[in-house]
Amino acid sequence: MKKIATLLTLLLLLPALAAGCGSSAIKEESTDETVEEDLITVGFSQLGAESDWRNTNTISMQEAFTRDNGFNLVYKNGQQKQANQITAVRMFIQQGVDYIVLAPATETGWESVLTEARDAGIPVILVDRRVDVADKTLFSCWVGSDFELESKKMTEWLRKLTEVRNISPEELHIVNIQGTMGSTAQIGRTRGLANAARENGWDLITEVSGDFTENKGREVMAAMLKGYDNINVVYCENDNMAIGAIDALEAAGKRVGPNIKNGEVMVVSFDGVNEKSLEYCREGKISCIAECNPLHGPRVRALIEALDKGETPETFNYVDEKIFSSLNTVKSVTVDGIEYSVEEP
Ligand code: GZL
Repeated sequence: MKKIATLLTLLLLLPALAAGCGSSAIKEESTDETVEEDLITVGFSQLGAESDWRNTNTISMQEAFTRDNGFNLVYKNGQQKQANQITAVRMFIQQGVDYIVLAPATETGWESVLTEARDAGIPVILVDRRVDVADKTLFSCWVGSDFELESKKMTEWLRKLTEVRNISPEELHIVNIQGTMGSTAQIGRTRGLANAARENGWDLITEVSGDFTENKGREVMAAMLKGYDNINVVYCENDNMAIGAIDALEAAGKRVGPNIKNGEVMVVSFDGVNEKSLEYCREGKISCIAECNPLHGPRVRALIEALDKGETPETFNYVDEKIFSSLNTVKSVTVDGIEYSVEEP
């Protein structure tokens, strides 16, 4: 079933789309003035462009929803603000798109606009983070990661490393530089560390949000170093913050690396998208990265094509993810009975 988007509404979108463009690597889909009736129109509300992961995710979506693949993609960058995303979703409803894809910044506050989409008969597919709604009919399906599993892999890697290197649990003094507060990725990664610290007797000194950005990660790490002189593990909830934190550690004269016993500060991170972070992981400056796969475009496209054929795909669709380290001390980790080999970055 295809709703024909009106030419006037599409033209109204163009200035907003141009203004909303985040990174130069991301191409703004030019919405054609002519609307072919045989295209599926998808309104995509992306939360922003805060990290390399986000930009890679956007590019994956834009590469999936091309005209050659039968789609007309209307992309809107929320610039980290839920209010902008809600405006975009309302614009998509008014425009009469066939499907809405939403990458929500945080979990709460979506009931009313998702109810409007459902009442307009427009299916919503969630990508990456989740929404906390009582009524599960407000979205058709979700594609993303198991963030707590990512954290369990990371903390199990840390536990095994300390075991092999005879580091006692009480010798670990950990700080957590958290992602955007209230986002599913932050909730899962924070919970995983807090549980592991409690179970293993690790000293979790403090946790402060770096909002998934490099600059904020640098700022938060510098402030933590002013407040605490015993930090020896920095758990960063994404690579961009890890890069900023390493800058701050080195600026403060700290040696960054896995050798806690001889005074180095260990940094661990999530994503594995940013080339610099992978280089740091190869050098041992980042001791371990739990992968977070941003390439959701093909999965979301397949879900929309299934829905368009009247099929009922799985509601929750998880992507597969690895764990990376160049220290060949820990070869694999076992989480919830499943073994994950630790791979070279
Ligand atoms: C995770 C995603 C997070 C990434 C960050 O799926 O929501 O947001 O880990 C990104 O890099 O900013």
